[in-house]
Amino acid sequence: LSQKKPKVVFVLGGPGSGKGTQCANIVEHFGYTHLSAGDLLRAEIKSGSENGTMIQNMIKEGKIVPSEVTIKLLEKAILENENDKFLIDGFPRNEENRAAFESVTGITPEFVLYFDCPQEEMEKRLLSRNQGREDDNIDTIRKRFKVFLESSLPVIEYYNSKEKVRKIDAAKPVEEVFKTVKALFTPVVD
Ligand code: UP5
Ligand code: MG
Repeated sequence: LSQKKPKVVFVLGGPGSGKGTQCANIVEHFGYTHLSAGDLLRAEIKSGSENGTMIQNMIKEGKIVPSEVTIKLLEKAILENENDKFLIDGFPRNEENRAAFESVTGITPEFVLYFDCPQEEMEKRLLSRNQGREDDNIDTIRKRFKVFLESSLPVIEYYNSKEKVRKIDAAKPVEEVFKTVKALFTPVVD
């Protein structure tokens, strides 16, 4: 992976802040490949892998799957893809994830998109999503919020101290959020 030297943007924000929705837009306009860590883990459950049951239990509890499992899936997805620029959505979720990814892959992100959204709004979105996700029930949603505040916000603070965070008001309608996102990906020419 160190030979490939891909460009990586981390896309972070609370559960339901709109990471997946905006990544789809970025892919369409800017040619990135979207890697959702959550989607990769859910695919791993479906594939019947030996880790499947463990992953399923952790997701149901809103807990963070061990770094080595998630990092292996991300590495594989990057290596299998021809593209050299990736949006990594929903990872790293804690300091350990962050440090392990950097040391295993040698990759540091170009920048970090942070979708900032009030909890009431995220809760409303998750409860009306209706895509059959096992973690979209009020009990698990509360656990996910707690883990985000305790474990994931410190990662955003870390990158903020490195001036890598681009914070976006994610409470606005999808199109308005994307206007802000677009500006961050459009190179400045003058
Ligand atoms: N929606 C989106 N944008 C909107 C807007 N601006 N206005 C109004 N509605 C908007 O959006 C959520 C819903 O809101 C959708 O219905 C959408 O139409 C609407 P979405 O784009 O799906 O939000 P997203 O931020 O992607 O929400 P998601 O639920 O996917 O975030 P999570 O971070 O909770 O989920 P993820 O899949 O990343 O992780 C799930 C679990 O996997 C974790 O809890 C954890 O247990 C595990 N996990 C790990 O252990 N390690 C990892 O590295 C990653 C995941
Ligand atoms: Mg998502």
